[in-house]
Amino acid sequence: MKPKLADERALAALERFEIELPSWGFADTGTRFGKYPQPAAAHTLEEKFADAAQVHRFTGCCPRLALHVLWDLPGGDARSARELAERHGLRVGSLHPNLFQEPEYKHGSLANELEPVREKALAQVRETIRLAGELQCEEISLWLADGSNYPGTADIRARRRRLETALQAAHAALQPGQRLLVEYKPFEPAFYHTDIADWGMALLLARAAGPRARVLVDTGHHYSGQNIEQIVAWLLHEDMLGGFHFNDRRYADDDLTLGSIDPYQIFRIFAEIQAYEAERGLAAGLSYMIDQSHNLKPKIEAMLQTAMRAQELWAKAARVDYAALAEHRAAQRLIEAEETLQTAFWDDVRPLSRQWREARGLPADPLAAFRASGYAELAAAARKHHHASGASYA
Ligand code: AFD
Ligand code: MN
Ligand code: MN
Repeated sequence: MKPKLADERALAALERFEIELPSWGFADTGTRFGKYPQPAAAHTLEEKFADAAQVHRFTGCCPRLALHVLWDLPGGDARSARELAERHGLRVGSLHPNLFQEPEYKHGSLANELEPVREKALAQVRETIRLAGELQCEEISLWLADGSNYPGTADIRARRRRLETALQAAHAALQPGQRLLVEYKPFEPAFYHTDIADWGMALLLARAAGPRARVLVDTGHHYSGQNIEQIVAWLLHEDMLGGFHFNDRRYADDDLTLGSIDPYQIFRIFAEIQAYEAERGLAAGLSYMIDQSHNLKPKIEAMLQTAMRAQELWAKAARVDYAALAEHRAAQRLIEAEETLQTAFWDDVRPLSRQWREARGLPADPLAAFRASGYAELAAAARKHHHASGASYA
C-alpha cells in the first residue's frame, strides 16, 4: 500500500480513537508495602477532573473520565460529578462499583456464601446503574476480586452459580443504552482461585447475564506468554468483546505504562481489531480505558505518555496493508505476510501523530507542553493542605 494511503488511514484511525481516563489514576497510591504520596496528586473529585482535563487538553484524545462508585460518588451524589465534568470539558465515562474494599467483602462480593453480603454487593451495582443513568454513562464495568486463597475453602461451582444469578440480576437492572462489562483477572488479591479468572469464564458469565453484557480485556490480566491477540480475535468473532483496560505487565497485573514492556503485543492486539473493522467496514464499538495508577511516575505525565503511546500503536496498526496480508496468508507466503505486519510496526508514526495534533491546534509534544505549562507545580502548591492534614487516599 502506498505510504500516503497508509498515512491517511492512520490519521482517520486517530480521529476515531478515544481513550478514557481512570479517576483513580490521578490519586495517590502505592504498593501493599507502602504508599508514596506525590505533592501534585489529586485527592478530591474536583482535582481528579482538573488533572484529567490536562491530559485531554494536551492530547485531544481523552474526553472521558471513568469513576469508581464509592471513591468518587460518595452518598450517590451525581450532581457534583456532572458539574465538574461540564466545568472541565469532559464527560463521565464508565462507572466502576467498588466490590472489594469493604470488610464484608473479605470472602467475596457477588459470589459470597452469605446472602446479605451478596445483596449488599448487588445493591452497590444497582446504585452504580442508577448513577450511570443520571450521568448518561453507557457502561457499568465490573471487576470482582472474588476468589479464595486456600484449596478446599470454596465451592467453585456454587460460586459460579451465584455469580451467574447475580450478573443476570445486574443485567436486568440496566437502563436503556447501558451495557455491562465483565472483566477477568487470573489472580490477585485471591491467590488460589479467582471466580472470574479468564476470558472463557467472563464470556460464559456475560452470555448468561444477558444480551447487553460483554467481556472486558485488561491487558495486564494475563499469564506470561499468553497470546492476548488470539483471545481478542475469538471475542471479536463472538461479538462479545466490550473493550479494554490499558496497562503493561512484565510478570502479572503490574499496571505499568502501556507499551513500556511489550509494545509489539499491543500493536498486534490493535491489528486484530483494525483487521476486523476493515473486513466489516465499520467500527467494532469497543471502549478503551487506561487502567493504571502509577506510584513512581508523576501521575499526569504517566497518563500523557500512555495516551501518546496508545495513539502511536493504534496509528501503526492502521497502516498495516490488510489486503496484502490476506493475499500473502492465502498463498502461505510467510515471509511476505510477516514483513507486511512488521513493516507497519517498525515505521515511525511520531511525525504523523504530531501532524494529527497540530491540525487540531494541539501541541506537537504534549508532554513537553504540559511540563512548560507549570500546572504540576501549581497543583502541588495548591494541594499542600492535603498532606498537612494527613488526608486519606482513595
Ligand atoms: C485493579 C483491578 C482491575 C480493575 C481496576 C479498577 O486489577 O484491573 O479494573 O482495579 O477497579 O487494577
Ligand atoms: Mn482493569
Ligand atoms: Mn488490574
